[in-house]
Amino acid sequence: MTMAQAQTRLSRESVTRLDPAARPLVEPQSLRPRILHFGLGAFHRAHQAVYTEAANAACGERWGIVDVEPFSSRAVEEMRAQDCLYSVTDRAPGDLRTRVVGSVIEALLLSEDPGRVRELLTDADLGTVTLTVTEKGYHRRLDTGGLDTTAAPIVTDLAATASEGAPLATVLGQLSAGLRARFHSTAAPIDLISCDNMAGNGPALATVVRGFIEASAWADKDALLAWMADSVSFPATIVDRIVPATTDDDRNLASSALGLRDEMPVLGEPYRQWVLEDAFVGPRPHWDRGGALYVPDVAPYQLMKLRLLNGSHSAMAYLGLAAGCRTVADVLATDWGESLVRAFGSEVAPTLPRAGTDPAAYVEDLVVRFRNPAMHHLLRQIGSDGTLKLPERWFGPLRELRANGRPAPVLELALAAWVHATVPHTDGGQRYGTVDPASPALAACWSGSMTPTRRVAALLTAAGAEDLAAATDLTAAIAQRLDGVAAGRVEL
Ligand code: CS2
Repeated sequence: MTMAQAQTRLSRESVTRLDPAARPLVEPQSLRPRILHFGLGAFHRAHQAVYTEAANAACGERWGIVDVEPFSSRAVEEMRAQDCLYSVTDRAPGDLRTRVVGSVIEALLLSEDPGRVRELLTDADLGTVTLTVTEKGYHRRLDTGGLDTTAAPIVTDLAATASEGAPLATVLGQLSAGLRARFHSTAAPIDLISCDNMAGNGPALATVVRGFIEASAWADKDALLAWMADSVSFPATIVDRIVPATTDDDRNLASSALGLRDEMPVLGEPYRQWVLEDAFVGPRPHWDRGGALYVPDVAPYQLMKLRLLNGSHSAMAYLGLAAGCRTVADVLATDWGESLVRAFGSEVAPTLPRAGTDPAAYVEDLVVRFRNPAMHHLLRQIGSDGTLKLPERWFGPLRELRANGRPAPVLELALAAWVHATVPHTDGGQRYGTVDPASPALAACWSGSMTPTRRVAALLTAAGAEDLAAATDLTAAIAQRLDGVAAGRVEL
């Protein structure tokens, strides 16, 4: 008998057998659906769901989360099989703590439950929508940041708006249709919160939702947009917790820690941070009582996190993969890993707002977080979707450094490693197993003969950075580093 068969499944019934310290902080039965969340990934369950539970426990509120998953029917089935309970393990070095979180009360599949999604969005008691759908879920144009109305799923959904009641398949489509239904029913104010890693994620979400409505065939769209101007807010946020994708080993580890079979555990670092722009029009959840921070302007926090944490993550991913490492902790164990994080931080620091945390101190904290040997954060996971991540993480600071006449050797080296990693693999992916929605365009840059400098320019263009592609000093500097990177050398 395997361990999976031997163990009772985690559920509302079986959870009562656990030690009180491992049980949900608040009875899930007592919660009401007040938050609709899109994206049932590990990050959401280890972050917003944990804050919501802590907030409920701290102030006696009853905010329950309904999760809507756009893609994985397996995740929805497994959550339902566990009454939406799952465990979170805090992975401090040498000290693993596992407990069950109980703030998710319902799990829906976007394609199967549009009626329930619509019903919840019209419910005046539902005050907040949150999203972790990754950069891909926003269908933004790389050049303007507006909605890409030529993206195939958006084209289909926009066409469907011509027939009343036709099903919509994308998160943006269902969200827009839900807002329209709300406008015609309760018209209660509501807040839509992007929890994805994008600078200005609030305005980014506002732009694509409004863009969808503007491009729709709905006859009442002007009235809907006018109502939204006062009744729908898009607060910006920064979210932070390192949560690698869950593996089978993690499932076994969490299940044996609980003594109950958990198919949906999440394992993350003990650190977590959530900063939200205090710009709500609906009822504001008491996430601050769970440790979140409401501030008038999130920009300083956002740039610090995106450029230093996510920026150095991506640099470690591509340079580490080329040097034969698998995880972030592997990189930190090399003789160049810590120097890379520090050199990256010093280079990018002049592009950060002066207010707020000292970048050098932030970088030292990062070194400790990245070094955590209890985390197995795959470089392949971080290196995926590069064409969507790099504009947020590297291109902005690179442009600013160049505009101020400052050198950017670490970013150039990191870009060389990204270029090297984009070589197509025969299995349709990329050289080191990373994936990218733009991989056909990237692969095309590797067919035919071209000078290395021209190839770098072509790849930068495919990533939407035509201005950087046109900077011949930059493309030459990147091309010059390619041989060293290919030989696995990290020459800082
Ligand atoms: C990572 C992030 O996968 C990635 O691209 O850089 O998921 C990172 O771990 C989180 O943003 C940390 O808060």
